[in-house]
Amino acid sequence: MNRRDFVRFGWATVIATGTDMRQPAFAAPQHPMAPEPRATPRATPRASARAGDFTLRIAPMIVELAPQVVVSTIGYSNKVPGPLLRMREGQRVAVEVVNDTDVPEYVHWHGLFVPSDVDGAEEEGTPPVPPHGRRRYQFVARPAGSRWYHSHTAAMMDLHRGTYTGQFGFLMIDSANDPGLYDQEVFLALREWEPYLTTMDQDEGAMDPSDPMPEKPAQPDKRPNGLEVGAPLYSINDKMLGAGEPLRVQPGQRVLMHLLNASPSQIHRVALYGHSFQVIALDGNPVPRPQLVDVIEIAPGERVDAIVEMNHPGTWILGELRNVARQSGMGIVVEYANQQQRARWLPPPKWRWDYTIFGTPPAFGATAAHAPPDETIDMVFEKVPGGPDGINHWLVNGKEYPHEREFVLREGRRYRLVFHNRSDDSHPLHMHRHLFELVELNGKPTAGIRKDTVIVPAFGRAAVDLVADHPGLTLFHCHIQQHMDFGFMALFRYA
Ligand SMILES: [Cu+2]
Repeated sequence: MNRRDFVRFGWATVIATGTDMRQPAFAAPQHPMAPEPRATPRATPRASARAGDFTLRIAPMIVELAPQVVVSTIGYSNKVPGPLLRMREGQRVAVEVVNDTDVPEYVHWHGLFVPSDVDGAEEEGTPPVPPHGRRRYQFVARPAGSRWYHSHTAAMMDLHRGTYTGQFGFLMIDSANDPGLYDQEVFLALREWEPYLTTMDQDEGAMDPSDPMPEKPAQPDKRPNGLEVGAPLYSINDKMLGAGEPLRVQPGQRVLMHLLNASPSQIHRVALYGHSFQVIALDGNPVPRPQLVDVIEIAPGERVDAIVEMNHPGTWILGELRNVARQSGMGIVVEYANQQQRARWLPPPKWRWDYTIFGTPPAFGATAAHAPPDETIDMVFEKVPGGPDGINHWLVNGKEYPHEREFVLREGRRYRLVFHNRSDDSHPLHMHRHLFELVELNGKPTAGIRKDTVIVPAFGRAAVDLVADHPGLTLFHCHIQQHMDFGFMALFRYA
């Protein structure tokens, strides 16, 4: 058993047996710079001081995930998640980014309509924040909704760069017409820590054999799979399950949860026993039909806003469905007033995540809602198992990034992008600087669901409509860091 497994199973034992979670039964190696344990761990990141003017300092830091479980990483302003950047729609914003590391960095504003040279992607021509230097990002905050910011550097074989680090944070753009129909608002970022390369499939359970799999090839690929990125430690925000303050609620309260998957690698599914999530927005954009679900599935890069009505008093675990992830930290205790007791977990009833239930139903004209596009662009994604360095490489229309002239948009035209996933992994596909509307998923039509990141299931197919209304270089990629680093990107340009 290596150190990582020891850490994982040691802590898991503590949680599984329900002994006092603040007293782990083992001593994990402590970082020499470990600070005094903080008296009051934060469940929610704090808003920055002056509206419209923010500072982020990129620097090495340590995160105390649990007593004596301390990881060393790079973060924003010594917080994980970084400071909550909260702004009004249409507001002019300046973010001064100071880089106290030895490498160039990029801060990407995920889900915002910002120019290419501000977007925070090297491929689009954004200048870096130089090592031991600074750079001021200025933009107008739009569109309203749950956005986020994160590092956009390539990591390649270095699992201490890019989204493997603690460089991520919530960015909220408040709309003038938020009805505010909730009593509490919480920010919950799902994360893994201490990544390592492994031959184990990290996304088992993602493939549902009952899925239609329209892109499944007749002959399976027999080549051995390459190394993937695993992780021994999980958290919500900066705390492992049981190590932070519980989410304290009152019976009858409506709690608005802003869920973010800030993970570099894994799709997560979460549930809260005895409660349903009323999903009101996907990737920060209100859905046409809010629906109650027992389980939320959320991929790297995605956000889900959901209201939970607190109508089942007790002390419960809001956590990842997979035992290994939850017992290794991915969860938070939800505690009703005067209900201090051991937190309980019970798996949810049979579930199935389906974006289309939140869209306009076909009976009301989902198909009719979509006039034929001006142009259709087919994108075929394939895996080259176990390529150089034993890592899977990824092809977009037959080749790895870069794609110089393949994808050209004309301003004002509407494009239908058809994503053909010819691989046995699910991929969260992200388009920078634009929103798209989901038109079809595995043959099922829908309308009104606007996203910037969409999971295309293993051997699945999705179609999205995109209006080319934000001229400038636009990066498209899988939001799984390793896939993106090893070919799964494409650059769109405007004619
Ligand atoms: Cu991918």
